[in-house]
Amino acid sequence: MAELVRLARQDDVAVITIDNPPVNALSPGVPEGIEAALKQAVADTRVRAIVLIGAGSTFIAGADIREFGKIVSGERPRLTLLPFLLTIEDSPKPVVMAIHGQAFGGGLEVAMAGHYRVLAPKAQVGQPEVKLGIIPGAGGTQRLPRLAGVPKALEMCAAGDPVKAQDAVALGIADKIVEGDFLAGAIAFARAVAGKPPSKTRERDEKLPGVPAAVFAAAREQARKQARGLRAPLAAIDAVEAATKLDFFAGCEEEARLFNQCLFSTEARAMIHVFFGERAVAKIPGISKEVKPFEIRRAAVIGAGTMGGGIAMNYANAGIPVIVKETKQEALDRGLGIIRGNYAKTVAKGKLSQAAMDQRMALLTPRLTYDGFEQADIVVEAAFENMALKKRIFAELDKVAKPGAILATNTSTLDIDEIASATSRPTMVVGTHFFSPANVMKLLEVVRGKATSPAVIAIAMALGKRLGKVAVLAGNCHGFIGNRMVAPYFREAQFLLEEGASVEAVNQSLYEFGMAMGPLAVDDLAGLDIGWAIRKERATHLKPGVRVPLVVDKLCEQGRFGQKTGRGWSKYDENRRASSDPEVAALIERVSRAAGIERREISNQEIVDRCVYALVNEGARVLEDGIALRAVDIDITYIYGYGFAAWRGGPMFYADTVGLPKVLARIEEFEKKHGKDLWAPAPLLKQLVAEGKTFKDFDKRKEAPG
Ligand code: 3H9
Repeated sequence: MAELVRLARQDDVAVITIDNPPVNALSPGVPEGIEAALKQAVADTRVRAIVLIGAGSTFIAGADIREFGKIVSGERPRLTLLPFLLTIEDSPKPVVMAIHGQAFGGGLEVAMAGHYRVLAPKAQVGQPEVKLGIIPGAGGTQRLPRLAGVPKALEMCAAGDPVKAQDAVALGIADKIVEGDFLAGAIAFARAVAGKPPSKTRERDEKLPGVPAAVFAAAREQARKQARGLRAPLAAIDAVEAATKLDFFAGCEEEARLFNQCLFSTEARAMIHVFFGERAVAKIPGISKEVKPFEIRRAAVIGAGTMGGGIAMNYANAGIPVIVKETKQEALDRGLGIIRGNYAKTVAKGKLSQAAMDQRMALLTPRLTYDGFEQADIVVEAAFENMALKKRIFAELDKVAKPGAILATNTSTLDIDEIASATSRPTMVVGTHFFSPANVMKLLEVVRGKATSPAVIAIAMALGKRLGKVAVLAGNCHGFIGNRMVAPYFREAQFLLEEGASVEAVNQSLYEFGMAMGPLAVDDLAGLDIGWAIRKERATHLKPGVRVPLVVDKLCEQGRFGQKTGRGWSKYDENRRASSDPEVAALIERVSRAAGIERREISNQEIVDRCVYALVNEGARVLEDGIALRAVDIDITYIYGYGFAAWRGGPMFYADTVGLPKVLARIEEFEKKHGKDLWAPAPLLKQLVAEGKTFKDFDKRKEAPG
């Protein structure tokens, strides 16, 4: 028997323990080990019942996701766990699945093949496969509706969200919650059911009949809305529906067909890339061993505006007391009012209790002075995007913050080193760039200055996780990773308007490509005045003779700042619904004709290529410059901070899927037409193409230097 699985006996109960750290995934050897142990236990006449349990922190987190790439490339045969699960289900002695931590994906599928399931109070069960672009592939879509009923199985398989222990018992997925010593409780349960004839989940058909067709139609509609562009949730619904129409074995065959269709899709490759990417970005080469991060116990935020308020909420949500400072009482009252309103909305939706809201509000201390700042472990400056102002604040913070406190700035573009130069402790200065709305968006860009100490970086990255964010480390340059790349993306969106595309065509093409919103809609939401202020500050950085967008400043001069003024690139009604504005169309045409720009028909594909390849080309430069550690850091930044579709895998992964030679050829076309200042291909892109490599290969080289 493989060491991954152990068999022991406690009198008349056999205990099979899976020990495959970190999460007991069903890696090669694990199913075989369980099966061998099971057969041994069945053959042992002293054994009357069997308990299957996971060592460490969890039961089974599913199939080994690392193996999927090998299956797709043909390096490993396709997974067929079905015979293994039938062996469990056909055991003549009852098999009790003892679940602590998670039974996810293949883990829940194994559990459902057992005859009973007992749960630790904090256990969770779920079929999260759709989050990887696939569907349950080991009978999950056939056994779950038999236990939980069809509507709940549809929801769990199509949305992928986990279910808590209490709910799992109420739904019929599990039999009992075991308090106290978990293994002892599971063994006692097994002893109590020993001798009873085991009932097989696959034979329990009572919850299957009579589901109206409307239930499936509603599930499909919901999936199309909530998981726009994704195939897997629809495939999961098809597979659950098959359970209601076919016998168990035919249903499993249909599930396997759909599973393989999904597994071999670009969508699955992209989403698996994102799964590992989310974890990879937390790994900073050369930092982990040498530093001793301390815990953030108290925080302070400067500014109670949109960003400051949202940032303060993040700290309060994580249970960290936080001072919120403003310069005027009115601004402070307004800021705290907005925070209270945000929480109240969550309470009204039933997603937060009133008591939890009160607790969070109590963690916020409004201030007009620096009183209490001497106790903060971190101070986050979230003032207006202006260098002189930020330097003045940092000089003040240098005086009031305790030695050893982290001084963080929420700047979205400005030079961290220059900000740090206003203090006597540049090693303690770091960027923590939140994305708006800061209490919602999952990305945190941690920006390292040239002096930022490794410990400060490690603390900021760990803090990101504690605040429920995905933290990505960026180097210091104008705009860091995200905003540096977004500048050419927005630039191209505006050039396309000047060349003949409509505002609606630009927005719609990129929305259909998979962006959460079109670029001009984003501009209108963020406020055109923000970019206007930045452009004024950076006017001296413009290279003479290089084309710049001409229309946006004219809109700003007319007071069209986007949604907040009801007019921007589009018109907005009182419900903030957009409609096209003929005045803007006329203005664009006038301005472009006056500038002698040729206007023409522009295809949706050109819109996507121009905007997305502008991201990719700048992304390659960001990599070359070492601003992002790996291509995957860029992908995660764009998925969690800029609404890039996860099923596209992020801009750099997308470029890999298109094929870098094709991407380069298109960029060279744009270079010919629009000039090298705007479109010279990034040297790294050219180099990868010359070597026949991808951005993924570039990352692998970084993981294993030499
Ligand atoms: C499936 O089951 C298909 C089936 O229907 C059958 C088909 C035939 N495999 O998240 P963490 C690694 S599909 C391989 O940081 P946490 C992870 O990469 C699968 N590795 O910890 C990380 O590695 P590293 C369906 C896995 O405590 C380490 O474990 N199941 C897997 O915050 C720790 O992970 C899922 O989608 C895996 N299955 O959260 C569940 N899972 O340290 C996916 C994790 O090198 N997993 N790793 O970076 C999870 O949701 C979370 O990992 C879990 C723990 C909640 C379990």
